[in-house]
Amino acid sequence: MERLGLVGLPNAGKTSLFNALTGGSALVAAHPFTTTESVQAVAPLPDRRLDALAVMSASRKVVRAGVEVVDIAGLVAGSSTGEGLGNRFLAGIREVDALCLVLRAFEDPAVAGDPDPVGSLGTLELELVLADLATVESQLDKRRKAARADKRLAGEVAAMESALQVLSAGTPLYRSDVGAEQRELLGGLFLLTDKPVLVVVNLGEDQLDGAGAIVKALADELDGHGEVLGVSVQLEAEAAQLGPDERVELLEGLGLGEGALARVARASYHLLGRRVFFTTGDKESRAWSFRAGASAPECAGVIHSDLQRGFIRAEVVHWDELVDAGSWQAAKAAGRIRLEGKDYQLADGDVVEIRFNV
Ligand SMILES: Nc1nc2c(ncn2[C@@H]2O[C@H](COP(=O)(O)OP(=O)(O)OP(=O)(O)O)[C@@H](O)[C@H]2O)c(=O)[nH]1
Ligand SMILES: [Mg+2]
Repeated sequence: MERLGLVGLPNAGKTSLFNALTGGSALVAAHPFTTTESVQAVAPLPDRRLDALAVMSASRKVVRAGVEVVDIAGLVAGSSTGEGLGNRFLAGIREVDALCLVLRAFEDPAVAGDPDPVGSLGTLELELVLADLATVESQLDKRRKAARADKRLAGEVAAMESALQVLSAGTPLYRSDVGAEQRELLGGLFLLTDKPVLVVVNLGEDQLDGAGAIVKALADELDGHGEVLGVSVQLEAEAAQLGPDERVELLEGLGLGEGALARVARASYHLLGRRVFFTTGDKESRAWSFRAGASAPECAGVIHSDLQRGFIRAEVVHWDELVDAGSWQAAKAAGRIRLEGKDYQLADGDVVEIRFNV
């Protein structure tokens, strides 16, 4: 399962967000470096499409997809050279597939540190860049020497040189135009800024009205290189403790709709390149996770290897067409169910039945 790492300055609210997303109870406190070791758990993916299918089929069970979230120790200016908890955050970040940068905007004199989301973004990016720069610099000479003996390494050296240039200018790789092919060649270095990024701005309840401006300042700063979501983490965490009806009442009363946690989970899921397809029936409605671009037999294999091995074809309908029709039979009668072969690439939100023979 791909993993999303929460990265931020101490007291940004990383653990609060982690608990809210995963239903966990990791320690949250107003002093810096409360979290010292990475902790991970799965955040279930809220999905109204799945809920609608479960209602349609009167399913006895609903199984959601999930995102693995990792709460990482806080990072401070100088972390890349050993300040704060030293390099402990580095190992945590190397092991994840995408970064969620958590930036503090909320004001609270009782919580050490400053609410300065744009400044925090700069500090975080600089430390990540410095760590990557050290990695590339330490490897480049060795790889150059090796490339003299083995010409096949020339591409890798060229990719490292491009990365060096970008990083030396203080730019994270996710903001650069280093192409996919070169990125591939850098894979062995486990660089920190070579991962996709999502930004969560942790807003105080009193900042919800002005959230648009705060989010926009960060989106401008990030210039299209990552999605920015404003979340009042503490408020959402409290809401997450409530029963479903009370939660909806609280969040909708504040104009927050279904709440921002669902948006964070979904954005992370997409950032990690994951998509879902559904199966539905009276026994269960279920969301299955697949990699964007996977073929129908590969997706069938997510359910069971026999379904991939003996794949004949898939009956497919997009979830909303199915819900509109009211049942599989009705959708079939209306000619809405498509028959797809082994080259079909599933779309996010497809509902499938696999025909197979083993
Ligand atoms: N007022 C307010 N306080 C918050 C909010 N989010 C988190 N806090 C408080 O900020 C403090 C730090 O929260 P944590 O979730 O522990 O922060 P962290 O980023 O995990 O911190 P470290 O583990 O020390 O790096 C706690 O006292 C939280 O209760 C918020 O939205 N509003
Ligand atoms: Mg923490």
